Amino acid sequence: MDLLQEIENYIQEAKDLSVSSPEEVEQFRVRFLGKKGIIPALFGRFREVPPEQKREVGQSINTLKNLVQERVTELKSALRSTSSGHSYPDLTLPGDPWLTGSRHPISTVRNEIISIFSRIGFTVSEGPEIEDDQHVFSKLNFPPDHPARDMQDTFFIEKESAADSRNDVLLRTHTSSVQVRVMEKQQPPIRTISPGRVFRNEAISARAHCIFHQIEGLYIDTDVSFAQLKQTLFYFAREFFGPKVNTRFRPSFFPFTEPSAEMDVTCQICGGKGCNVCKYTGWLEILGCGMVDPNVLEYNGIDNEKYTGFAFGMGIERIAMLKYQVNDLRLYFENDLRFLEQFATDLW
Ligand code: 2U9
Repeated sequence: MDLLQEIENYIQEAKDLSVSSPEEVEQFRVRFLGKKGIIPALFGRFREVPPEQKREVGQSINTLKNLVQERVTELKSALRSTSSGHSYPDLTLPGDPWLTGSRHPISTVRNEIISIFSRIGFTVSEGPEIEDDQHVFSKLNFPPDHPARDMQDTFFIEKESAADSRNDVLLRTHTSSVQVRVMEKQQPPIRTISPGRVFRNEAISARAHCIFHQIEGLYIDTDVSFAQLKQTLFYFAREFFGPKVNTRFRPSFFPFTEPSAEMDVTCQICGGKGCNVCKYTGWLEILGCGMVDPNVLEYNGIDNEKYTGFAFGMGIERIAMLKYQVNDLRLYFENDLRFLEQFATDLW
């Protein structure tokens, strides 16, 4: 047979070869490339090729040799990636990173506050974010012309007219509405906290957001006193901020409580000495509170001769800002992983 034809047949054979084990690849390699293999033999016969054919035959043998080498590498790696190949993963490679999420700081703070109040008998109540005028304003003693009922302050879904708000549908501006719903279903004793999202028609800035989170608390029973309110919130402050914290109460006003107060805690930055965070007062405001207005009890079917109650409310973002010293509210809403990953150690 013509030598060129013979080489061409080997080329075809190498191209068509398929194997099922590394041993077969080795046999193929030795048959072609081994000392006594086909390719050295072809080079041996090359001396007898007439000069005018040397160039063509030489190129052809080289093509065969390169092809056989490529096929050996290719067949070996194909076997390695199938289960029939006897190869093992490279155990010296670094492992795949185990990417876990982290608790959002607002959730961490909310859970901690819930835990503190649940230890003294408060249950957790939840309710709808889309509410009506009755549950957000009327039954909480907001007068008909209160500014919170204004489009500038509240997001309305349905609003009939400025004069008649009875059928308004809106996004709740506080979670006190949840506690109105508790009172509809349950007589005292009531001891519950309501965490949740609330909505206010505000321009977004570092200090304000149109969505934020609150926890409001309500305790109604016989003989509930302002002293009990103060001691409950003092207990909360010590549990949350530590045993060195002090509290003070300043008079305030809310439509749903009378008397009303705001509670301050010792500044967490300077320990009360005065710094730019507390505006050199040594105190930080953390919540509002008061005795439930007797009108609110009456509007919600609770005998205000027999029962009294206290209530309080706080913004979770505000407490989180004090805890983490992160003073731009927007960071709590943007879900930037570079921000969130810094809280990965908080398991709660
Ligand atoms: C019922 C009756 C009364 C809840 C209260 C506050 C005072 C208060 C604000 C703090 C900052 C809301 O997030 S904030 O803007 N809240 O100051 N909230 S007393 O009073 C209630 C709740 C339910 C039935």
